[in-house]
This record gives sequence, C-alpha cells and structure tokens, in this order.
Amino acid sequence: MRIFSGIQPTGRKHLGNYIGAITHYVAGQDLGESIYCVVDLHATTVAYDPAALRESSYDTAATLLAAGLEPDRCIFFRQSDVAEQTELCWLLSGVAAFGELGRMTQFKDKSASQRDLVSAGLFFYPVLMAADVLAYRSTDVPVGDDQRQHVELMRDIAQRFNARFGETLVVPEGRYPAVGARIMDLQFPERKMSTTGTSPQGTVYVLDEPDVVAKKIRSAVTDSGAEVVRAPDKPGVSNLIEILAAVRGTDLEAVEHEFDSSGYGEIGRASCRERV
Ligand code: AQP
Repeated sequence: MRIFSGIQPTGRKHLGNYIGAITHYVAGQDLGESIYCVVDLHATTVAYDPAALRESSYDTAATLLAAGLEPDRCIFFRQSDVAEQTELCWLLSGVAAFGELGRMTQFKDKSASQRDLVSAGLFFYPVLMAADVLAYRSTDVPVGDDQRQHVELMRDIAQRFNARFGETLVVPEGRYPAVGARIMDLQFPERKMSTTGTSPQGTVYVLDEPDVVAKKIRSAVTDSGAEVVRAPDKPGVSNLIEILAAVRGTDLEAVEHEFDSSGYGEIGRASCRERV
C-alpha cells in the first residue's frame, strides 16, 4: 500500500481537516508507505500573497508534525519543491476532459465566490491533484468526502491515460473516513466546515485555545427537538454526534445510545470535555 494525500497551506486548519484528513495521515504511517504534501501550488489558484503563503506553508507543516507526522516514518514535503508533479499535470491535461472539469462542484462553488478573477488554475485544480497522486504510483488516497469527486476524476484520468498509452499509471482508491468524512459548520450545519465561506464562530481551529473550543461547541446550533439522533432535519445534532464519535473513535450508534435519554445539553457538555 502506498498512501498519498495533500493539504493546502491556506488559512488555519480546522476540525474538519483534522478529523477528515490529518488523523488519517498519522494513522497511515502504520499502514504502509505514506507520502504527504503541503500543496502550496493549489493555494495559488485563488488570490494570495506570496510572503503569507510561504509563511503559512511552514505553519501547516508545523501543525502536521505536531499532530503526529514523523519524518522518519513518512515522506513529507512541499509540492512546489518537486517540479515533476507540475510537469505531469501538463501531460495529464491531454486526457482530462474540459466538460468534466467544468462539472466539479468545488470549481463551481469557488468560482462563484471569486470577485476579481476566476483563474484557469482553479479550473485545473483537479488535474494537478491527479498529478500529485499519480506521480508516486499511490494506491490509497485518504481525504474527506468533499474530495470524492476529484478522486473519481483522477481515476478516470489514469484509466484514460492507460487506455491510450498502455498500462503506465496506478489507478488509486479514495479512502474516506467511516465517521467524520464531512464535518459541518457549527453555526450553519448545512454547510461544511471550511477555511473559506464558513463562519468564525462555527469553525473550530486546531490552534484555538480549549476555552474557545468549548465556547464554540456550547453555542452550536441544534434545533427545537430534544432527541439525540441523526436525521436529515437535525443537521446540527447530527454534526455533534459525528464529531463526538470521531474524537472518541467510537461509532455513531454508540453516541446516540449514550445520549438517548439525556438531550442536547448533555451531548454539548460531553463534546466540550473531549480533548482531540
Ligand atoms: N469539513 C470537513 N470535514 C472533513 N474533512 C474535510 N476536509 C476539508 N474540510 C473537511 C479535508 O481536509 C483535507 C485538506 O483540505 P485542504 O486544506 O486541502 O482544503 P479543502 O479540501 O479545500 O478544505 P477547506 O479547509 O475547507 O478549504 P476551502 O474552504 O478552501 O474549501 C482534505 O482531504 C479535505 O477533504
């Protein structure tokens, strides 16, 4: 097994990144050859300040090392230091379909929020992501649910490349966490917790102090009911169940069962007590 995943150095990393990706990077070190990358070139697809981007690449690297990446147990590097990845991106562009790229949800969402310029880089983002993974003949790609569409596209690109030029690229599998694959904003639980387009009060940052984390969890939006169960009309409570199960390493049913007679207040207090 060869694992590859990348993380953007944009903004401060949040609980969604931590639960959906970073903890799985750390665990991957025990499962096989693990390769992780701070994808600074992906961060240039939206407006950026070069000096700030250089700085946040170091901050993101420090966050991952603090979370448990060990350089003698994995390969950990910065995307822009390996020019061959960008070169492969260009070669893959010949088998990446324009129409498919235009259908990517992330492209549609992010291009709609750009005020000055929708860059061609934003459109090309998934091809660079495919090049990152395919360059290393990776077999497994641990990512959050929001990257599912990009992983499917990279599989299509690899298959098309192989069909045209002979078996060359390894077609990787996306690995999505069973619990915590899509952590939602605590204030707007119908939106995913994210670096951009999210609410500061609804986003728990990994560098937030414990009392700030507790305050954000305590003020999480729930709904007018009282039953602690996952349901489409209970996105806030469903999200708290997901977060608590992920940080405890239990399943979702165990959390529902534990709080089935105690109501929203108690699950909120229990979440505040947990340390990730
Ligand atoms: N809310 C989330 N729940 C679970 N996993 C998540 N990831 C992101 N948000 C959630 C996963 O974190 C990894 C690294 O993400 P990234 O930094 O490369 O950027 P992203 O996917 O675009 O996520 P952000 O932080 O939310 O940024 P914006 O606001 O720019 O979209 C990925 O594996 C991702 O799936």
